[in-house]
Formats: sequence, C-alpha cells, structure tokens
Amino acid sequence: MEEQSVERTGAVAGSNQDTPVAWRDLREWVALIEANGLLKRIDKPVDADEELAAIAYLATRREDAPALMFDTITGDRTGSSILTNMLGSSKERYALAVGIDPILSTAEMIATTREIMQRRVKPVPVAKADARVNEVVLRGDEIDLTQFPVPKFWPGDGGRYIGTGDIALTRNPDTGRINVGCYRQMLHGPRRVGLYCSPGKHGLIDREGWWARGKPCEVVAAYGIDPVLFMLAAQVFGMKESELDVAGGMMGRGVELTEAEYVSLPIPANAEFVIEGLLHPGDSEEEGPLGEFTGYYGRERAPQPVIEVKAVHHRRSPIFTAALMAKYPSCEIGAYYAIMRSARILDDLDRIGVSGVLGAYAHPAAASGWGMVVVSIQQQYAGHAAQVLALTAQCPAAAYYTKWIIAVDEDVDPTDFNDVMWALSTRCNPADDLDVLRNTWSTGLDPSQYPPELRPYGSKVLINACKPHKHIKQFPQATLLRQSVYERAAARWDELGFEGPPPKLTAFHQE
Ligand SMILES: Cc1cc2nc3c(=O)[nH]c(=O)nc-3n(C[C@H](O)[C@H](O)[C@H](O)COP(=O)(O)O)c2cc1C
Ligand SMILES: [Mn+2]
Repeated sequence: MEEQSVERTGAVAGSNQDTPVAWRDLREWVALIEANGLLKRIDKPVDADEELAAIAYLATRREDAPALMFDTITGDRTGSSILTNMLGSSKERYALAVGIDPILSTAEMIATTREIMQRRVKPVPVAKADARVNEVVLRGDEIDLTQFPVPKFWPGDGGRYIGTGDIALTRNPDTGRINVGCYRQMLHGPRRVGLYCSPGKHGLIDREGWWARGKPCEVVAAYGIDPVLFMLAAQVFGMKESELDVAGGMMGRGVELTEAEYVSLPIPANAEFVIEGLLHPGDSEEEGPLGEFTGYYGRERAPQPVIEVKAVHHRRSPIFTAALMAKYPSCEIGAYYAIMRSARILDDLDRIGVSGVLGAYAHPAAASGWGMVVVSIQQQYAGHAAQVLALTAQCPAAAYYTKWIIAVDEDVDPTDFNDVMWALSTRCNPADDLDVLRNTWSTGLDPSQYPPELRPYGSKVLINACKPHKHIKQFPQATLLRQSVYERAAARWDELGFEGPPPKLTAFHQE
C-alpha cells in the first residue's frame, strides 16, 4: 500500500482536496478496510448456490457487519473469490473509499460528500500491457463464463447473477458520451449474459439509440470493480455529465482506463473481471426474477436483452464483487447510497434557492434510501415548511419512489431516528399537517399497489413535523439542560465512573 494511506485514513479534516485516495484498485482498498478491522475472510468452502447469500444475509443483520471475502467457493477451479457486503451499511468503509475521515458523523459525511462530488477529474489512459485487468485475456471460443463461481442469491431467483455489484459502460450514439450504470446481469451461457435496465435508465436509452439505427450496442461490464466506480454507477447524473469524471473527482485522481480488444469503449484498467460484448437488436432471453432491495422478488420473469460476450479480461485469481439485495441492513445499497442521495437532494434544494434548509437524510432502512427523506429547516416564515416539503418531494434527486417526506426543526437531527420519532410524535398534528401528492414517479418494484400495472405511478405524503408555525410563540420549551450544569456534570464524567466522553450537546436552556 502507498505511504500516503496512513496519513489519509488518520485525517482529521472532512475532505482532503488535494490528496488522492489511498488505494488504486479493489485489492488495495480491501487491504485498507482489512487493516481497519472492517473485513472478514471466510476460507472454508462455501457453495455459491444460495449458501453464500444465506451466510451473507445472516452476517449482515447488524449494521456494523464487516465486508465478507469468500476465498474458497465449492467446486471452483478458477481461484476466484467473492466479495459481498463491500460497503453495505458501513459508513466507515464508504469513508475509506472516498478518502474522508471515518469518524465523521453521518451529517458531516453528507456535507463532505457534497464537496467532493463537485470535483471533476478526467480519466487517465493506461497502455494495454500495463493494465492490471489484462493479466488474462480470453477471446471468442476461449470464453466460458460458466466456469467461474456465479452466485444464485435467493431461492426464488430465476438464475445465477454474475453482475450485481457491477458496472456497465455504454455509449450514447448521438453524443458519444459514455454512461456508467449498475444494472443486474444474469448468466445465460458460456458467452451470454442478460442485462436488465429499467425504463428511464441511461443504459437503456443508449441501447435503444443504437437499435433504432439498426446497429448493435457495445457494452463493457465489470464484475469485480473498485468501490468508487461501483457507487457512482448507482447514482443519477445528467446525460451530459460524466460519471467517470465524477469518480475521478471523488478519488482525487483520474479513473485509469485502457483500450478494449473488440469494442470502441474503454475498459477500467484496474478492474478484477471485465467483459466486452454486443447487445444485438431483438436478441433476448427470459430473465429474472431476482430478490430485490425492497426485500421482495421484483418483476416477473420476462425477456431481456443479452450481451454476446466477445472478450474477457481478468486478473489472476479474480475477486468478484457481488451485491446482496435484501432488507436493511443486509442490502448492498446501504449507508453510502443514503449519504450520496442526501447530498444530491441538498444540492438540488440549494440550486432552487430555498432558504433555511439545514440538513436532509434518506435513511437506508427505508428501501435502501428510496422510501423516505427527512429534511430539517430553520422556520423563517409562514408556509416555509410546506414549501420545503413540496420542493423536496419533487426535486430530481428525491422524486423517484420516495413516499414519506418529513420536515423537522433545526433542533432535530434528520440522521437520528429517535429525534425524528420525537418530532413526529410531539410536533405533528396529523389532521392539519399531512398532504398527499398523487400519480408521482415510482417503480414497478414497489409491491404496495394493485393491479401491478399501476406501480409506475406512486403517491407521496408530506409530513410537517415542525413546531406549528401559527403557534410557535406558545409552543412549549423543550426540556434542555442549563449550560453551566451540563459543563459541571461533563467535567465529572470520569470521576463518576462513566466510560468514554460525555455526550455532546448543542442546545441549552434559555431563561
Ligand atoms: C447493486 C445494485 C443493483 C442495481 N440493479 C439495477 C438493475 O438491475 N436495473 C436497473 O435499471 N437499475 C439497477 N440499479 C439502480 C441503478 O444503478 C441506478 O438507477 C443508476 O442511476 C443507473 O445509472 P444511470 O442513471 O446512468 O442509468 C441497481 C443499483 C445497485 C446499487
Ligand atoms: Mn448515467
């Protein structure tokens, strides 16, 4: 590992603008999290057929579960490993991936993420011969993906999924811009992989563009990939923005890319396992279902496009990154997603220019951060809370799926569920403080509506859990400690036999 890693992981500042992250590829990041006690290696043989996912699910029923490296897969002769719960519900592993201080609070991580997601750094070209991903290159008939250990996760899954913790690159035929998305990929045969993109996703728009011209769509997909490219692949950026440049900005150095063998797209030079191939117009196979982030099986089995694999590049003894989709905290779409989505929501509200917004949080327990957003404000005028609720509900970063939008006051921490429950239970009068938005943007994966055809349209409830503005002067004082007494008690913390530092308080009794 590079020397600077020591400095970076011990950093006290939020973000380290000029220093690149302390790792160059998945292996170096794995070494970093292992050194920080955030990885568990499992050497005993584990079956990729349901057993691996079962162990991963059981191990991740707690938020502080480590990443799990399955080093021995039953019957595998390729020397592969499978990494699950790579980021999961760990904000420490997120911090170590993007080079911010792991001890920051969730709110501080959201603020720091806003800073580092603003930066842009262009990719860096790497010669084919120097690319780590080219340790093994297979072409045409040499390729047999079925030899590699590919998990089947849930008993009702329709097949084995080689791509879950993946990225897929496609090019837009009109603009030439390269998209990076994370879309599930089911293994159909030695050289055939299904690619499921849901409506509106950029990979689907690119594919349709090529097919409308009667041409195949080139795809590069990586199934063992570093955490930053993986995380960026799952965030929504505009079709003119480059997710590769955002990834470079977050890492403080350009994403290293090398030339492919067959397609015109680049391939990530430091990836573990990459395929290149073509989606041919009309070539599809039955795909799904897959146990999803909602905690249910998603859409019914249906035909989806298939990648004809033309070349494979992989490192020796590759590590596959596999993402378990499950209820929180077992879902791979966890802490990092909540932090990044919250950062994007605050950026949207800033751009709109509404005043008094202090914080926002899309808690990962609410269907991977998609179900609920809590926004905190300093109430400044009549109608302020209602305005913030409506804007939050429909801003681009929050509009998809979100059912519950809750506004709280400045003394409530949106990242602290206990605080949010307090506000909901003491400041919200449901008869006055709820509004419903109908026919909003949702997903077929939300099982709450019947018939299922209704599901692309959702509904949202706006919940004003702020002190009622009309009665704010009469609203009772919250019970707060007198500052002088707090300081006296805090100074005696050790003497009284309590362990660790006393809790920090920010608000005190006012006479
Ligand atoms: C582990 C994981 C699996 C995902 N699977 C899919 C999928 O199968 N299909 C899909 O359309 N989106 C899936 N997503 C969500 C997309 O990655 C996300 O919507 C992203 O914004 C897509 O990129 P795009 O905005 O460039 O289209 C998944 C996300 C994660 C983290
Ligand atoms: Mn995109």
